[in-house]
Amino acid sequence: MKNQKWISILVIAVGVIAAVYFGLGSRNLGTSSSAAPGDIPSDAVTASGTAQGMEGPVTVEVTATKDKIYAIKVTEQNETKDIGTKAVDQLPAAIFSANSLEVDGVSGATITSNAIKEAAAAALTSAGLDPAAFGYTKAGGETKAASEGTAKKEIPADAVKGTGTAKGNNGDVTVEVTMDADNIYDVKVTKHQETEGIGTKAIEQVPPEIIERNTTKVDTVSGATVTSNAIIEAVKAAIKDAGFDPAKFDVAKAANKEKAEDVSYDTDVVIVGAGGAGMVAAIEAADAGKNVILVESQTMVGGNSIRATGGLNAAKTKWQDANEFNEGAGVEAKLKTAREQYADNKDIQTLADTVEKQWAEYQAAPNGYFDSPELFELDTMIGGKGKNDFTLVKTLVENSSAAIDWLDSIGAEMHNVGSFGGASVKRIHRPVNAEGKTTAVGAYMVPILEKNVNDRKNIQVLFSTTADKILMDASGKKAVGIHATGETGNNVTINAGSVVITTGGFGANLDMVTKYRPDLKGFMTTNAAGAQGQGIDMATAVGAATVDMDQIQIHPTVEANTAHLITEGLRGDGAILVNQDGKRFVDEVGTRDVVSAAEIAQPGSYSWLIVDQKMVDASAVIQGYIKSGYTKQGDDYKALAKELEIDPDTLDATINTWNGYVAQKSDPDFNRTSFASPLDTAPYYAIKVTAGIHHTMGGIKIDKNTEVLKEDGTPIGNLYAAGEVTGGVHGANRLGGNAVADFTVFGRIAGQHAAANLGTAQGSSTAETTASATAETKKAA
Ligand code: MEZ
Repeated sequence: MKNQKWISILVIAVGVIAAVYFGLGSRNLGTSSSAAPGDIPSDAVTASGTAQGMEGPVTVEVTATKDKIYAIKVTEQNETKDIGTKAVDQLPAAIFSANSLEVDGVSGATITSNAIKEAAAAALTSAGLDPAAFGYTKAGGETKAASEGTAKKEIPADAVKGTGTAKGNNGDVTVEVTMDADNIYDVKVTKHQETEGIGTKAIEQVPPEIIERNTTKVDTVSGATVTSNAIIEAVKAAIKDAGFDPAKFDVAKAANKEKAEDVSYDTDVVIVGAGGAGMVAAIEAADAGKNVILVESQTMVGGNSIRATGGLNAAKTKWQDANEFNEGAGVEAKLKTAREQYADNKDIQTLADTVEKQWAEYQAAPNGYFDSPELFELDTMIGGKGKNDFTLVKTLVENSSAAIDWLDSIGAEMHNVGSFGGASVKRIHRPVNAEGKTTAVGAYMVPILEKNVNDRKNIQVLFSTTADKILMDASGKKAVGIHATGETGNNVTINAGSVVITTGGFGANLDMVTKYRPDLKGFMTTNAAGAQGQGIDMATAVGAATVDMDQIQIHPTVEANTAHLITEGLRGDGAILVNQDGKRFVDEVGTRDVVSAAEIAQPGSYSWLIVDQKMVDASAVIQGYIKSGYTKQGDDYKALAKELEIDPDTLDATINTWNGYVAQKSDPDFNRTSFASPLDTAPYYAIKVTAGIHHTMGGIKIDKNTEVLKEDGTPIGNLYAAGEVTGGVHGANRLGGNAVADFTVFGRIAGQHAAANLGTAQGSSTAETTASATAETKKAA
């Protein structure tokens, strides 16, 4: 007994010491870069400095003389894993080898990068050395980090501070305001959990705007509206906290921006829209040696792609083989559907013949995970109700596995494979974080694509520049550039040998949506504000044909209060949907059109998506939903039912029945064929979801080379399009995971063909001229 007690004490003591020493096992102290001890001169001084990072103080220790850094390491930090910690890992080494603090920050981790530089500068100062000798200038010119506010006005001694908090996307946003009765001098966001690359754009841009214009009536950053509004509301609360009247500062004041001069550029390839397709196309065209200008109407890259949550569908990848195959019922159900419902569709029947043969061969000699390009094509065609352009489907599928490898090559790994609606087998490839939890694909991919764009010296991005016209040559047959309007209303002309349209769909343009689908009036949208369909108008104005414009997808799991997309991946991983009567009503992993229609038919046209703690533990995405306040929670099924105001016995029976179906791998109620695991680990969570506009399947007509086609089926010279702005590939209903596949596969093809166009006789004379005159692109106006 006595011994046991001592052993326990020892174990606890070792645990405590280890926890303190290793920072509870999760602290990442990044790289430590140092000269060999013998090379460090005796007059080198070692000192530490601290600066505010994203999640708290970042401390850096530097050993240096007046002109050389001999060692640098981060000794203390609590930055976000895989975001801020990238800067912790990479920046000390970069500073050490450049012997300078004037190094590029790590893309997607700007705040942490700035904090490391600032902490290193503070360390140098405290060592009695001059940080300026190492190229140090504070981020934003005068304050700590642009994202923490930029105190542009001189702050009088009697200015007072106030703090305020408001709800952002992922939790509270807290600000500190420095002001007096007439002026706001500084706004710092002191605490937040907003998404890097989305919410952080608002944190960078909104505070300086409030200070400069001395008003809380400022524009929100499009794509980051919730965070922008949270900052504005928090500033109002802080003004009140400081003892002043927020109404006095809530008045419209004209932005004092002078109209910039008209500007004209010459380049090889101009790409309109810096979402997923645009960035992928830019990277490919740049890697083919061309000069690229990427034009973006918003103040940030990412478009709708940054909101994508699920993943990327790809068939026959080595990552699928890491999974046990349990989806035979799904394959057979799909073959049955093909035979029974699409007997008159020749493409579908040919695919079904091939898949039937492949499936029989696999069953005779199972090897790896069962999937094939033809089964992916069959799923996509049946998902699209046979309305898809089969050539485009084949192009998507045949290039999908290579897309995964290409993404790997640029730093975007998607190796976790899961089940999604309409897919017979596990095919959606997803990123995971350092803890092995699946994360949102868009928030993961977009910063990596952005970094790749920024790393390529032959790509220039023009933000806040709205393209409105494709310029044609005198014959009217070939595109020779674009016209756009700059932020201040100035004309921006870009002459180019190839023009690529990647502006995304029109899911945020509710007038355009209801023009084609009056029945969708009043629906919420999951789309980013930039999804206005501009590219479609520009292309049709020069003769492009469109296809399937009335095919607009609604997604059944959109958070009922905020329109935030709740990924279909939750259902693939085991979640169920119940109505307000506590009953299931559909195969949750059916195609979106079917699940949405069934949900709309339920009382109140909404449902509750139910997950358990086991699912939460495996998914950073669900953890984000909890942090955002989307979930209700109960320690058992009945307790959850009470929270949802559902009859407890009914919900208890529904979930117990469902768990039984999972055990027997058969769902006699709705014929679901994908089961994952039972909902058996407390606590249980529910999110209220409803149907919202998600994807516009119709758009510009293209061929397999992404050339934009006219009504007569011939291409418009030099003009390409990729991603959601195009139509045809998804038919009447897109499968989850096919949008990211679409923008990656067709974005790559567009970039490659736009580049190759410049080297062929087919290229216009403009192409030849610009090709030789390109490098001289000017800096943005
Ligand atoms: O492709 C999509 O739209 C998708 C994967 C959405 C989701 O539910 O996550």
